[in-house]
Amino acid sequence: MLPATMPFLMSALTLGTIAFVVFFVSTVILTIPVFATRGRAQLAWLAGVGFVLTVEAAVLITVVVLRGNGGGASTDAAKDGEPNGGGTPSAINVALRDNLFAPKALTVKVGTEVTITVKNEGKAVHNMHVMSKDQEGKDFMSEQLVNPGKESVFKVQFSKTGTINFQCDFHIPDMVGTITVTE
Ligand SMILES: [Cu+2]
Repeated sequence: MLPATMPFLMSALTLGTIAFVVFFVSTVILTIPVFATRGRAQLAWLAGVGFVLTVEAAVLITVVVLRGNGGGASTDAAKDGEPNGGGTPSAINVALRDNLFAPKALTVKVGTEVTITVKNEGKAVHNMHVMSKDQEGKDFMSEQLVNPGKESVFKVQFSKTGTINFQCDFHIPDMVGTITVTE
C-alpha cells in the first residue's frame, strides 16, 4: 500500500509545487510594464506557461503510472524473497496464489517454534498443509479453508533436521513446497 501510494503523493506534491511556482512567477512577471501593458507579450507568456504546465502534467502522470506498476512488482518480489535467506526466522510469511506458494522453499531451525502467516493473494481457496506426520508424528496446517484475501496464522516446530513437504490440499500436485529443517 505504502510503496504504491508514495510516488503518487510525491508526484502530486511535485505537480502542485510546480503549479504554485509558475503561478507565483507569472504574477510577478505580469506586474512588469512590458508584459502588463502589451497584449501580445502577455499572451505569449501565458501560452508558454500553459505549455510548460501541460508537459509537466503529462510527464508526471506517466511517471505515476510507471512507478505504480513497477512498485507493485518490486513489492511482490520482496515478499517472495522474505526472510528465509540464511537466518533462522521465528516468523515467516507465505503468500498463497493461484496455484503456488511464494516462497515455496522455507528454512527453519530445528527445535525453534516458527509462526507461519499465510495470506491468500489468489482468487481460489487455498491452505498450507505441512506433511510432517512421518517425522514428527503429526502434521501442521493453516486453517482448512483460507479464502481469497484472508490470512491464517499457525505455528510449526520440528525436532529433527531434514526436509518436509507441504502442500495446498486443493491444488496438489501443482501447489507444493518444502521446509528445510537445519541444525
Ligand atoms: Cu491451493
